[in-house]
Amino acid sequence: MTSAREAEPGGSLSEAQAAGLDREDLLDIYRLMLVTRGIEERGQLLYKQGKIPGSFYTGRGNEGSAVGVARAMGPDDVGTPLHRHVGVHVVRGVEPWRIFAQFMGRQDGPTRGRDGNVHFGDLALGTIALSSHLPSTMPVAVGCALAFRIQQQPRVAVAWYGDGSAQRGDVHESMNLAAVRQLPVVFVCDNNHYAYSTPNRLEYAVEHLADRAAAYGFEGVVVDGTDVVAVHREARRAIEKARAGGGPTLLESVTMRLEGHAVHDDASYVPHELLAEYAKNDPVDRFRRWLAAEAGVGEDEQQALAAAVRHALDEALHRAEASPLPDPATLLDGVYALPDALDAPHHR
Ligand SMILES: Cc1ncc(C[n+]2csc(CCOP(=O)(O)OP(=O)(O)O)c2C)c(N)n1
Repeated sequence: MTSAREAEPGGSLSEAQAAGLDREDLLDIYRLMLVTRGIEERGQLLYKQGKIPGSFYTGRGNEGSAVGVARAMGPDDVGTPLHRHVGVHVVRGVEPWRIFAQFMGRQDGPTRGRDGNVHFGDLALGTIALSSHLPSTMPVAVGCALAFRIQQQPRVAVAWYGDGSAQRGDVHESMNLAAVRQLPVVFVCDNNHYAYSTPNRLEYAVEHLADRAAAYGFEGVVVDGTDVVAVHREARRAIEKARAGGGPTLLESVTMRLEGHAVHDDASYVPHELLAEYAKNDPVDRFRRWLAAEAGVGEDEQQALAAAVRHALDEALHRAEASPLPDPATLLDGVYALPDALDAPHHR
């Protein structure tokens, strides 16, 4: 028995247009997904070349979900992307070369060579960096939403989390406060079937994680996260509903982690049949097929777009490799924020 609404697939071009996406938007979304995948594929190579300190995480399989939701946000909205959400940073405007610099711990990465290589955000672009303790940024997102309410700003916070993180107490506290105060926040659960090696069946006993929303008193929606058009439509609905004073939504986006938890993990515990089933619906390939069938985006146009992305990422990588490691003398810089550093649009 489920109480969540099960979202319809993305549908035809006219349905996508009705949901606010014209052909140009659709091509831009495809480009953003290619950039996301291309950045992470190059990240894997950098790791193998020994250029990335620590481990390395990718969001392969999650590109449609990350890009679809982020593309539905407004310019002044904020979000708390996690380790599967390079796509969110790409959409918010972190330049790829800065993401490569971040991966390599270089000075020009958003954290200037501090903290984990995928632990980053850029306040000026409305993203708040994750900390290791998942999902510690969910209460932060709810706090932002509370601030927007108090200051009467028409802004929305997007709080990302995973199926494993969903079992933590901070999720419950965040959702309850958001519900009681009808805050402008959208909770996005990227359910990729596994939390490291723990499968869904050992994480929760409801049919969908989105079913839990009813218990807090707001709407739960479950969407196929490999279908970027459907994800975007549902995210946009939830975000605009929150902006209009309609309160929170829990959007569960169902995907599959197509690689190990991180580069050190071969994911041998994942059944091959499950991976094979989702590999058929790889979000990038699926959208490419949709664009061809529904929007008449032919092979030539797709190839040209892919070539432009490859070229831009190769350039970005060169630029990042030229970025120095941070000067050890600056180690304590930024440990405490000074008032000037907070003088960004999202802190005024
Ligand atoms: C509180 C906490 N416990 C354990 C970890 C170690 N850890 C990092 S990622 C991860 C899996 C999280 O699963 P999920 O929320 O489903 O996100 P996914 O990695 O699958 O995208 C774990 C257990 C952590 N970071 N924080």
